[in-house]
Amino acid sequence: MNFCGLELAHPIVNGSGTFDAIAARRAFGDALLERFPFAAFVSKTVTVEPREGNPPPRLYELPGGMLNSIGLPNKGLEGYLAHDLPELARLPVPLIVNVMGFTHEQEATLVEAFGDRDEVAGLELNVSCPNVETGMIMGADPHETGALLDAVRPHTRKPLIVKLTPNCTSPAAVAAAAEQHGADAVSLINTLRGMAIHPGRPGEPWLGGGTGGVSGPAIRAIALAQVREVRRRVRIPIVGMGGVQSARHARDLLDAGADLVGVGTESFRDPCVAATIAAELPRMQANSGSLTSRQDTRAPRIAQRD
Ligand code: RRO
Repeated sequence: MNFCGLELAHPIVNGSGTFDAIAARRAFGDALLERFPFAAFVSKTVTVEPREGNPPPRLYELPGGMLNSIGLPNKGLEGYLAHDLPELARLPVPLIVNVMGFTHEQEATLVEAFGDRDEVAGLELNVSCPNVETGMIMGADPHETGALLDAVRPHTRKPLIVKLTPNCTSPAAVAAAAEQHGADAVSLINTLRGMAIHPGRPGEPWLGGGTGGVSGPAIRAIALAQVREVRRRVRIPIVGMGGVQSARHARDLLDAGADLVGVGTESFRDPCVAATIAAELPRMQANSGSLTSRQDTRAPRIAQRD
């Protein structure tokens, strides 16, 4: 299949920051490359300067998923180019580098740096961050997002994907602005802001970063609704994600209007789940609730599917 000019073997990719391909390669060796679970690999977010990330604890388990406050630990642009890029370039699928800047200048620096590299097939802009010049979250407002695209679009001809935040009034309006200002695709949803209370210190947050992002099955219905709403507003491709655990869930996002599906939190439980989903997806009929090659004798399930 084709996505923004990239030839992909199937429509399943990873959500940025949810699969450490370098660590996985170390653990599984060449077996990882031979049976790589994703059709394209989206890197974790890179910033211009190196970052330590947030103080621990960084994770909290929720009944329907996970809360994270990782805080963008990364080696920075120079470190990434020197250490991570050569390793990620060995993956057998196109590499999409996820970047985040705190000013338009930083965003342009990142897009230009990766836009020049043959190892990089495309870029994903993580817009869930404050613009320190305006104090606004870059992806929470259509004008901010449009201005960001104006600043970065001239710096590369590679596919530019905007990773939308669900923490705003209208992700669909932001998606429309991204499209109008030159984005090639949008991806959604990033995590929803949430918090957990420290069990031993009432009123204080558990996470070192205070609040964090909710992911996993708990947000799947929200992802479906937002993907459908965005599909009604834009013509560019959509990478849909949020709580996908099975081919059924992937099929539902595709039916809601996504072109690709991202798998994130579930990969922590089963690093091969994306491969299973990709293998089962062709047998999954739209809106059937069952695999086509199996006889399903159960009564149709209307309200709830697993
Ligand atoms: O690093 C993080 O804490 C983080 C990021 Br940048 C993001 O975009 N989404 C998320 O859930 N966590």
